[in-house]
Amino acid sequence: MTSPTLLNGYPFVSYHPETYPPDEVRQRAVTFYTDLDQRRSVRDFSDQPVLRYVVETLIRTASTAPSGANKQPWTFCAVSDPGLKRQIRLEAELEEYTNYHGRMSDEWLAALRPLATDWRKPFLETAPWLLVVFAQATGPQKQKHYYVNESVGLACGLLLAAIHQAGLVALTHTPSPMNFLKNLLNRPGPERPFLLIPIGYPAAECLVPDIQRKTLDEVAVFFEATV
Ligand code: IYR
Repeated sequence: MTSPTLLNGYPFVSYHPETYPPDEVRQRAVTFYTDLDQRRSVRDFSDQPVLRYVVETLIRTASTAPSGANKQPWTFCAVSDPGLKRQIRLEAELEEYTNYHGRMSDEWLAALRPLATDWRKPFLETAPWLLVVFAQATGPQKQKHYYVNESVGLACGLLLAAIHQAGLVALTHTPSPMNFLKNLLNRPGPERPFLLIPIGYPAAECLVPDIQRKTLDEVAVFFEATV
């Protein structure tokens, strides 16, 4: 038997991910982009159920995200209990009512006008699942976690891609302040709510704002090797 490779005294294993010739890489990149470009944030949900197994698998995908020092500083609370969903809706709407009636600046309210959002959040009861993502400042034995926002943000990005790929829709909802979620879901001290993500099927009549993504030129700057 060959002995394992040790670096700094820790085991390393060989890694051979699938690779492809350049033409196929190009095609795969375009195909994935074309699919992900169809993803939209949705506020009109159907109440059609989604299997717990599907939600578990979406969470597993999110949890494959890279994280600072591999601490995986996230907890996903999956809520389908109607009583708890109602409580979450009521508390979110309480905060959002105050936000939309004085707590948000005029500039902020103007920025939201094209999205036609308001304090009402019926989707928090309609969607079959609410995923409440928590960020952990430390581990169970008070071990420090690193780059927590970046790590949990990455996990949420993968989660949204997985939801879309499965043929479901979601909203990245940020009721603010969102500490009520920590109390309702009994999360321990070092955890703070990060995002509230309703997941489900779109309603038969589902409207999304007719807004555009920035162009490549608007979002990218290249510093190329000269040939
Ligand atoms: N959290 C509020 C307001 C809101 C804020 C932003 I920035 C958005 O992109 C959308 C909404 C709400 O959920 O209505």
